[in-house]
Amino acid sequence: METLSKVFEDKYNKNVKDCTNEEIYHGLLSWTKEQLKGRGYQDGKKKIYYISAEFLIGKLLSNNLINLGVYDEVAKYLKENGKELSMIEEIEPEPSLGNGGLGRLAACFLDSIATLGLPGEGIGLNYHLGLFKQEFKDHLQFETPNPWIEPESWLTDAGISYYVPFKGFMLKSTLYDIDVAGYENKAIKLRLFDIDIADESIVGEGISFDKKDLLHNLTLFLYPDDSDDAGRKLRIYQQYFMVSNAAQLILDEATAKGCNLHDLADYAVIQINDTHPSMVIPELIRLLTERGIEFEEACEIVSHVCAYTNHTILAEALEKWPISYLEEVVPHLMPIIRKLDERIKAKYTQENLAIIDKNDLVHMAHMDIHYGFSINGVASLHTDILKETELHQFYEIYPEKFNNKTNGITFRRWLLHCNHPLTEYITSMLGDGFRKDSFELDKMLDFKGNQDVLANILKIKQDAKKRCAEFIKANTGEEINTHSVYDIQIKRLHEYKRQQLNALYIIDRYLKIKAGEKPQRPVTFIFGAKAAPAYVIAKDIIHLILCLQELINNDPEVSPYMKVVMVENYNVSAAEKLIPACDISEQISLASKEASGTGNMKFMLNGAVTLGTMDGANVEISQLVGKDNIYIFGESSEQVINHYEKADYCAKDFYDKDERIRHAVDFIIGNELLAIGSEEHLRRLHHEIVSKDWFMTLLDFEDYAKVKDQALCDYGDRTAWAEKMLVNIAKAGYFSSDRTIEEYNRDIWHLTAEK
Ligand code: 26Y
Repeated sequence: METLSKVFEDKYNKNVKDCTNEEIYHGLLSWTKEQLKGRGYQDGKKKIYYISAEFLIGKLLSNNLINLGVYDEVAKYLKENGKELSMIEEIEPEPSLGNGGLGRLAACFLDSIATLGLPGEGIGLNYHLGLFKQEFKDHLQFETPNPWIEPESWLTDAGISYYVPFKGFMLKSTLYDIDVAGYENKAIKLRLFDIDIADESIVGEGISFDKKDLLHNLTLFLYPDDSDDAGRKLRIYQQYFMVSNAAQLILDEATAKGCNLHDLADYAVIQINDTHPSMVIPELIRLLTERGIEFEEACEIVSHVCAYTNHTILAEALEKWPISYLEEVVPHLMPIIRKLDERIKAKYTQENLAIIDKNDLVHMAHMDIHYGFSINGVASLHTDILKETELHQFYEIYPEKFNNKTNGITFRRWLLHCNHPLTEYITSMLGDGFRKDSFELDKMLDFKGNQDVLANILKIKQDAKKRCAEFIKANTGEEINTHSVYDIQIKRLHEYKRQQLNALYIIDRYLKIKAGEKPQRPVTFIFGAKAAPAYVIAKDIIHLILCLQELINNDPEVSPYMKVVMVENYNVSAAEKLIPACDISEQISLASKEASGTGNMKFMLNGAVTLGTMDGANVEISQLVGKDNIYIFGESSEQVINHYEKADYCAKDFYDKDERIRHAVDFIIGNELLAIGSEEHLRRLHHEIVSKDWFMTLLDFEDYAKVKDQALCDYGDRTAWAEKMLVNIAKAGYFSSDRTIEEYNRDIWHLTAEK
């Protein structure tokens, strides 16, 4: 720790004892950056370029210290000098470069790529104001900018720039790197392109700004509101800026290593993370032909370099851009896209295989599938649905391209960093092999009947719940009962994820208590969710939850038995505090709609029991832990797909015939909530649920309530519950992103690991 002490001396002319926490944070930041550089980088002839519009990396200090293997030493050194590392962690701003699962997955993948010693890098954009910061006022979500880049940060100017051509002008880029340390291994880089003159001062009220001022706005926000034309075009500008820079960088790096471009596939493999980077395909073809390669050969080369991951089957998320937009933003790509489409149309006449459809929409995923060599889904059920339904026409012509890569999470962040007590306890039982080989967690099963072990697991959970209650108090002002059951649903707000189903259960329980039916044990219903700024119903659901929080927590008749809290500005740092404390993990999407989910894996690893539908990776979780250790409810994905095909689901029928459902739904517009909330929002939501309910909340309500009641009842048998916790932890090994990345490498990337 001598070099660290010296940082404080040099930087502040002080002993660490006399430094403020801010000074210590900045000293640690520069010291850690130096240590990372000293580690060196993974490199090799062939490299994976993981291009993604999002990298939800979370705070970096502690994770880097863990991966560098110096966390304990630094914590001890600080403690000896009267400082707490956990307090210093709080100073770091959380990078705001992602919105949800896809972005967090990309971040976990970087950690695993580095840990496994694979040559690779992530490529994305350096959004200055990130997604947005969520604030609650009058029980409504408001959005404000989320500036996270400070003068001293994890970013390093890489000294690399490119020119990106748009219609009528060029934009010059600057590249910033963030080093990502592998666990006890070398680092890789997350490379973030930026424009030179991003101007945060153009942001006005909330997160509004001139969407046409591209010279200044291009890298301000992630997914700027796309409810109007200008917003949608801005997204195309961003996407093209990202992939043109990426393509230029990739060709330069390959050339520098001796590639003659004909053999590009020996130097580079590109993983296209959902369709946001899809324009990299025509862009690479454009650059290759510019460098003297014939069009046909350029297509062939690119088809051996690009692989596509699909993260959703929701129609609105499958990007289709009107030709007119592309002509306006990137006219030089359109002739290429047209040729790519003609080649396909010459071979296949089927309309649903075309890249450009008869309405002049360019289907980005179709381009990826035709001109990439691999297409993967993110959980076994999801891949099956892609093959059998959603992308069936492609599966028929390219069965060999389809493969499954069930998602995973990095245990460094989601166990070692966020849950020190559990990590230490597992280490005391099993040794530390599980840190590198997650399947070793399986050995915990040997302790299933061991009463001491079960008691310790319960104690660790109880302590986590206490710490979490302090976080909740600080975040929401609400006091919660640390002996209540913590039932947690944290994820983006979307109707298909069905936070509204959870809310209806809460209403039903409230009504029972009011009718004199006192429940066996207190429950705290915890939510965290951001809604897309233009997603009206999602914001109405947040409104409902916040109104319920106000009503229930302030009712002395009810609050001893239940409370509701919605954490403000839910992000990675909040997840790290909530997940270790969870008893019941809510994974209640309408079956077939959640491609995988990764929160479900984080919860199970930290000893929560899942309450979920047979959707996404829940299916694999249930196979691994067995039916005694998970609570499954609701209709299956086949049944749901059948309802959609037959169009035979009618929410109003459920509402009319089931009194319990009707009472709960009508409570949304009852006097109690109208006295607290906004009539406009509550009425709109009520109407949506009764007359549309696209995601079939009412269909699954009864089974959900029954199974949830059962879980809450079973919680009372503490030993039996602790056994369920233990089995969940033991079986989580499969969900390490190290396993996922090994599979990507084995089946798609074919890289050689550095020793
Ligand atoms: C339309 C466009 C703006 C857009 C923006 C973000 C489309 C999609 C997304 C994000 C998608 C996403 O986060 N998908 C999630 O990916 C996770 C990682 O694979 C899955 O676990 C999760 O089920 C899926 O919803």
